[in-house]
Amino acid sequence: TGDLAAGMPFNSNKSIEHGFQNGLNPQPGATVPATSRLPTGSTLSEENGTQKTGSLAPEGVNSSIEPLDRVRVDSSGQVLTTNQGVAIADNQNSLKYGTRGPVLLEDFILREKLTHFDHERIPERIVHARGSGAHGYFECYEPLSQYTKAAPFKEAGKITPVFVRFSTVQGERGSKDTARDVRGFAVKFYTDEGNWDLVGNNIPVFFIQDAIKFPDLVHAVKPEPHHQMPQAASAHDTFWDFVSLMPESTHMLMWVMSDRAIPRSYATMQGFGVHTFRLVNENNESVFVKFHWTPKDGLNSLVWDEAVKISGADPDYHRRDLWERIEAGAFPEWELGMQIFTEEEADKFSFDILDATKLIPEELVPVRPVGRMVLNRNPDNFFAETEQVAFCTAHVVPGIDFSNDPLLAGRIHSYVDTQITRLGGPNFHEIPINAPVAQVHNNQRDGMHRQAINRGRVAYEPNSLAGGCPFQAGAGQGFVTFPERLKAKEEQGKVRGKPEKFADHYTQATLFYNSQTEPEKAHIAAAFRFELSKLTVPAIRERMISSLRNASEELATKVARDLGMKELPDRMPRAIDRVAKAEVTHAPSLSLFAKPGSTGIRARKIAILIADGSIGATATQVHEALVAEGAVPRFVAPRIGAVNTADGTAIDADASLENEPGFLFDALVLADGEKGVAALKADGHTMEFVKDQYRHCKTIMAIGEAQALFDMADVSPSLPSGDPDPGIVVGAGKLDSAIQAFVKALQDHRHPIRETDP
Ligand code: HDE
Repeated sequence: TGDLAAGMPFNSNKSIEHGFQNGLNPQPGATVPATSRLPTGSTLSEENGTQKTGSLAPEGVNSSIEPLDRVRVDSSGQVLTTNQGVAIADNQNSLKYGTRGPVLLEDFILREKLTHFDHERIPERIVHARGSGAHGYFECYEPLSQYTKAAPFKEAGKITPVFVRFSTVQGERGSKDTARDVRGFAVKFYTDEGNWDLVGNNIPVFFIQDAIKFPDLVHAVKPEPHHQMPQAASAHDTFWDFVSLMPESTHMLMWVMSDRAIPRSYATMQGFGVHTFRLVNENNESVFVKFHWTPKDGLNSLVWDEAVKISGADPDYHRRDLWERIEAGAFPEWELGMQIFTEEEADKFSFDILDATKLIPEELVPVRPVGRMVLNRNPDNFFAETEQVAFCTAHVVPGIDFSNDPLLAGRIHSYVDTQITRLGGPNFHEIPINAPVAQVHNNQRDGMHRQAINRGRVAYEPNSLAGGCPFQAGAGQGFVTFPERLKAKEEQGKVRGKPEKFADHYTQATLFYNSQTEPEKAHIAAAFRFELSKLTVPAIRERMISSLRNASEELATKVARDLGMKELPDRMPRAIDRVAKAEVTHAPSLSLFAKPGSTGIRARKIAILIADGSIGATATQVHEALVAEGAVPRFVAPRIGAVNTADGTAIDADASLENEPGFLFDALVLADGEKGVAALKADGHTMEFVKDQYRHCKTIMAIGEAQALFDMADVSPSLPSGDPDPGIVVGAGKLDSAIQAFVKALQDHRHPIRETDP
């Protein structure tokens, strides 16, 4: 930000600390107007830089930008310096005694550079190490004052800035994005009354009921300790050993073996707060709440074969997708929904709302839409923002409170604790990405890497020397815990144990499986088959099947058969014989197909296969039509560069059959033209491309003579029944109507009717 440095004795980044703004420590000649403090080249405009949090900001404005601006660095036009600001004359050679002589210890420039480099890495997160984040905002639909006084829900149209980090759980920081795994969905709301972190997952239930089991779960699923294998995968003995001995995980296993665990994109998965939370209003009345994020672009997942291949060709698949959507302006968006219910209602449910292995079917308590979240800005720096962001379930604001879920209680402790190691001390709240936009005033002092320069001699409360400041806010403004009382019949004194309803481990596992469509059920069975087939200890496999029999005889039988088991093992004894009758036995809302979204084919990646000799005009027409729909078509050819089209249309292929294989795309268009088709045929990659697209049930359009490629790839344009395949469009004759049919077919994302197993 050197533009301000001219004529000033020091770094203009520090103008606030040096007192320019508040006049406490005026410097000679320091008359910089506040409005010119924006660095050149900053993404800030003067207008949005002055927006205050909580105002009714126009779309796209993020008021968390301004406080971060102090630490933004723009080196354009600047000379290289040391960390002490000393200009460096030579960055190529270390200091030696003669060019062939020894390097000298006094080379402080070399030593500073290497020392900093040696410490560039920080510990990765013990879970959720692999992740990607983005900035955005939350917009409230209507005031929710009846239920909560929480700042983001105060007015219709109120904007609260957010930072969101999505993640896998098991893998290390550099592992692949498309592992079969739960996805983290962590949202930091920079509200004007302090930070609120909603640290959720893309699955609404969890493996365990009590935080005391979390280290065991994580040790079981992480690579096995003796040889550190497998990476980012649950298909190994220790994971299944543990979960087969923990029947409370059965419901979660159903979700994790479903296509939920291999999302197509972060933008096409749901998010859930998982635990029951409390909302508290101005009158200190409280209701319970479950949080749901529903993607505007619909719920789309990968198929397993595709996920496996993508992990080789593009381990950054989800990270890239999130980044590119935002850069392209196809901003990922979710609607926030709340399931709101009272304590009296909760008491009557057949399950316990404190049990994180249970969900509340939408068919029992509907989800009420309360606002939307849009992610519209990529981070400037991955480490500074995405890596250093510190989420914490303990970060709540007045109006949001906890339930007694024992898993949540453990989390309230664990997140702060882990940041102290990961981010090197207790001052991680001062790191710009973590700093609230609300002001921070307290008597906490010192510690590693302290940034704040607290003034004065008072660091205690009560005090008279500082006029009593900072003084406690009182119940009107401050956070007050909801004064929940246990009912008389629940008074048991101190006890290690669980409420009785926690012992029903299977009812909702059955509900989930039975509520899936046939293709989803088939994928769940295939996932169990795959994972259990990887085990080296047959007894674990059998134990798992014996437990699965309690959830679904159909599923257990199918998986056992597919694993070559001659007979089914006995059912695992249940923790309790009689369970409360479930209110809902079929919940269509649990299917991936239940939330199709509303946006057509926005951000879908489509390959247009083309080669020298193809007809360029029709291919270009399709390209333009797809761009107009908000999709992302790319010309893919045997090699990158200009394509020598038959009709002379200028086309530049920016991807090749080799560097962007078929499974990276949502759909395929095959360009017309006899010579082009022959050239594509001559490249062995084409067959793989078409076959993968076909086997992964994607939408394929062949223009004119390109139909010949179907035969070559042994792909039939109609279903075995003779009916037309809903995902295959043949563009003969009028191309306009073929394009329309293609776009319509693509809205379904996939055509499972075509699928066979294997
Ligand atoms: Fe976490 N979890 N967790 N977790 N979790 C962490 O915090 C923990 C749980 C979740 O993008 C850690 O900063 C315990 C449920 C997300 O930075 C750690 C228990 C849910 C993220 C931790 C759970 C989550 C984490 C590791 C059981 C869904 C990534 C690094 C009591 C509702 C946040 C860190 C990000 C991260 C502890 C269970 C979600 C160790 C003890 C249930 C999305 O503190």
